[in-house]
Amino acid sequence: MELKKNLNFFIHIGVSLLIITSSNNLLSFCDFPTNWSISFQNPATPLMEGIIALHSDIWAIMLFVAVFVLYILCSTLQKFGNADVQKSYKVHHNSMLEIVWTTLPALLLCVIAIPSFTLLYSLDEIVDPSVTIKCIGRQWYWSYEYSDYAVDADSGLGGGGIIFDSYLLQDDLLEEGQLRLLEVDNRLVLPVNSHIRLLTSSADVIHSFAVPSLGIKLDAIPGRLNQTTFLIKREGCFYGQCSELCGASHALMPICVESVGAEDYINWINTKLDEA
Ligand SMILES: [Cu+2]
Repeated sequence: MELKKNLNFFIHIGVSLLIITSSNNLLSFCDFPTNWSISFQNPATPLMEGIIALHSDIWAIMLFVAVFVLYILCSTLQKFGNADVQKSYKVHHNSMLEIVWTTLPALLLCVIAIPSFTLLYSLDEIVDPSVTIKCIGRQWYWSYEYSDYAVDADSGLGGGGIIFDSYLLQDDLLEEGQLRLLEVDNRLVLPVNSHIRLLTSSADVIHSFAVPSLGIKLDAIPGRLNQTTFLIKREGCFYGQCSELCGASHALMPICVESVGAEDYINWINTKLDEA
């Protein structure tokens, strides 16, 4: 009876913890960090959905293990912790028990490893991209290049296309509803539901291009070109920040990705090309 009561208690705690963590996922409806949030931002790419699903699965397994170990610990203390238990047990070995406590953790690790590796290798999957963006980290702002739309085809590598810098919007320039320390003067505009290839590099020190709701964190390393692809599933603004300590104003080089419909995207490209 006591045993059942203990078990019920721990199951209750486990389920409560699960509800707390999952409800937090539902509550956060924003694509920027919010005060006291301990959960993920809303996913906007299949990749981020996969990351959140894997996180939840591992959490469930972790809770199961923690509850089981805690139960064994408490029941052992309760059974053998009494001062009036004088009898000592001469237990040598138990083959069955040893097989179980070796194979069970191994199986559990396999259960975690399979979805984990699937997700890891899907990150490297390069789908024929519709748009290629080159993103260069600088102290302390980002430069974006859309080389697909070269104005002058003869200009060769690095010439032509749409190139602009994206700086933090200073406090006195902020308009109502804009986010302090996250809003930029030139957003990175991308089409929704399209495969996008992102290339990162740096002009000075190591930076990192990170946007949580897109599930992207790609280092920008001087002299190297890193690559990833993603697909944004919905329209909106997704805020991120440089995530590699890069100097005095590291905190002042935010990222704002705006995903728009195909027509708006073409209009935006045309406007930018006219400006160039
Ligand atoms: Cu930085």
